[in-house]
Amino acid sequence: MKEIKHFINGQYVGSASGKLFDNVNPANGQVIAKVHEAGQAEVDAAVKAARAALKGPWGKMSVAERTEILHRVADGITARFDEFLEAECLDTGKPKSLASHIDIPRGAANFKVFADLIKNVATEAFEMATPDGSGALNYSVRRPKGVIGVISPWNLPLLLMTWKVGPALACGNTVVVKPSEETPTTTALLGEVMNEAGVPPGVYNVVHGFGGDSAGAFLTAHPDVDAYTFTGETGTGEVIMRAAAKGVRQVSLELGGKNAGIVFADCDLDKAIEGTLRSAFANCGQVCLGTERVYVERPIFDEFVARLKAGAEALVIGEPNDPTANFGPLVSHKHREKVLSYYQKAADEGATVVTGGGVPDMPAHLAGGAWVQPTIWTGLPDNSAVVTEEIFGPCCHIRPFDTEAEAIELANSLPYGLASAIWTENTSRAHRVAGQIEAGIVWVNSWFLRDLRTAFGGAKQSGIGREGGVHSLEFYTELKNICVKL
Ligand code: NAD
Ligand code: 6OD
Repeated sequence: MKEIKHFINGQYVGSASGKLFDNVNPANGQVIAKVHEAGQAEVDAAVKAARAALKGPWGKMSVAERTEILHRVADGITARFDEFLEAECLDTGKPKSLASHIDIPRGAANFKVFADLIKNVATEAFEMATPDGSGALNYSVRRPKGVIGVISPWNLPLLLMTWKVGPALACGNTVVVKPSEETPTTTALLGEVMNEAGVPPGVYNVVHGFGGDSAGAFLTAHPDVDAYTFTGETGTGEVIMRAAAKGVRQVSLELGGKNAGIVFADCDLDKAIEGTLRSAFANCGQVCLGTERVYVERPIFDEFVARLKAGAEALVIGEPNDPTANFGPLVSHKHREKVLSYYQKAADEGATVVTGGGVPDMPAHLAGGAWVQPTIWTGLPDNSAVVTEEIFGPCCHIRPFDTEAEAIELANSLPYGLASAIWTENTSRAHRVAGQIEAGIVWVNSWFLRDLRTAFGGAKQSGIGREGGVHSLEFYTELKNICVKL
């Protein structure tokens, strides 16, 4: 059985405690590897290595050399594309057709984009008058923030982890990464690529384990970590924020959502159906930006529901290697229990089940997998659990609306504010509504269309701070003003 070890100071090491946990393939329920669980000793060693690398070669390296190395990291991911793809799909069960277009290419792009960006970052300078007439010059310099604790989730493991590690390293920081216990493999594999690319030992460190009372908690309590960047549930974000408060460490939090799609009667219905299908069911609904609440203007409500149902029923459920499959399992049986509990709540709350609502029949070799049906409901009250709580599964509730103001009010009615998608061919309306939606990201006639230079993050309880482009560089650097009396 394969073992997945920590990556500390450029080497793979096991846990001193000998504690291992199972890595399970969610498509069939089989154990694919044993993962070392980090204790305090491994987290201490990783942070120590990261600190030493910061003071040593990485901290002293020119931006040109550093960015060249990061380009080699990106090229290394691309060169080992099939290995990363296989590992990601085994850990998550997601279709290879999806991961080969999104997860793995973005893993590489996240290094290139930020390496290129850091080469052209401007700072500021101000001349000032002084009473003695000699004047003074203020100028600012950017310095790495230090050792960054990176805690990442399981839904887009390589993409979301490198979305943080790419800019952190580009800015000259060193990192200790704690990937999700569900999906440790690509984060571990990246260690090999780092070594091959010439990243000095200690710059990229990985410790495996769980959240509370395990690697996650040891990392967030560690006094020698300078800042934390986290993607995951809002509740976990609150816990991490509390831990980071000790020592006044900064946090960047990309958290949960309960995103609204608003479909106006003047939309291009083909586009709206295609986009809503993707936003509700891609990655088996396990995308933080996904649409779980769909509001449709009444004149097209029945047609929209019928066409979305047809689209959901046309999804091809299958394992990652099935080239026809575009719908995989959930990440784990634990997550399936959560999603199925909402399927039950919907039934209890009196929903009309338009399609799905249960577990699909799968062939014998996949019967042990964490499968659920793509599910659509109508008819639930606005305050029902299914409509107000993040499910993070392949499901959505569709509700009619009559006026633009009502749609905006419904979209803004929850404490989350991550993303929203508006479907309309009326440009004035698109701008007007987008401006009033309380979310960090609003798409008009599209969904998950990404330019990595743009600000990414959530409003309200969906997060703190923005990542992407110069916004990542803001978080991963400390801006220092130097005032020189002339
Ligand atoms: P999670 O919060 O359960 O876990 C995320 C990571 O935090 C894991 O590595 C986990 O081990 C770790 N963790 C858990 N408890 C911890 C603790 N007490 N201390 C330190 N670390 C701890 O989230 P998940 O289930 O892995 O991911 C799904 C959630 O992530 C959903 O809520 C989804 O909306 C959110 N998400 C948000 C974004 C975004 O960009 N806003 C992106 C992807 C996922
Ligand atoms: O595209 C990205 O950069 C990003 N952070 C996507 C997040 C998806 C959430 O599941």
